[in-house]
Amino acid sequence: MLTRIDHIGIACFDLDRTVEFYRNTYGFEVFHSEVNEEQGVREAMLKINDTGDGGASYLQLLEPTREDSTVAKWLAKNGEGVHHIAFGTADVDGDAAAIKGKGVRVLYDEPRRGSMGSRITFLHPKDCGGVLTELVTAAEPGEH
Ligand code: CMX
Ligand code: CO
Repeated sequence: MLTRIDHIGIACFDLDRTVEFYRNTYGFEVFHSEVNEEQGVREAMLKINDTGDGGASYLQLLEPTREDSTVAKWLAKNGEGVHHIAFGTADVDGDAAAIKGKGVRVLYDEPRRGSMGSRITFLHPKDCGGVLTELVTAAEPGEH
């Protein structure tokens, strides 16, 4: 069951400058940052609020680390902006399988590693009304 908005993914050319914008404009601070080589991104997670399911909602600011990454390709075509939304679940495997059964393309056979040791997969934007949609199961505390 999808129980929260886990994050909104925002693509940018300059992560440090974008972090500064969110700090100066809204007072949001970086909760966590990392490089995910597999996804080709340097990212900052800004925690907005805790959620009733024991998780939290974040903004995920994304800067590409290489020319051939999905985010670099998207930025070249669209410029900066909202890249994807992510729903949180305790069971990404089960929810992805159920959604696949409804005819929506799931991009990975097995969930891959996301922010903070989470397990993630994506639904094809062309099957979701133009919205690239991610499903996330957060790591258990102490797991990452
Ligand atoms: N939102 C909405 N539509 C998108 C999109 C996005 N983020 N990215 C691509 N599309 C659309 C394109 O506009 C294009 O539509 P048209 O054919 O109408 O022009 C179509 O999808 C194909 O786009 P493309 O540029 O040819 O891109 P690809 O097919 O090579 O890749 C996708 C698209 C979704 C398969 C790829 O972006 C992907 O694998 N995404 C999942 C991984 C990811 O995004 N990682 C970065 C974030 C990591 C994280 O959140 O942790
Ligand atoms: Co994401």
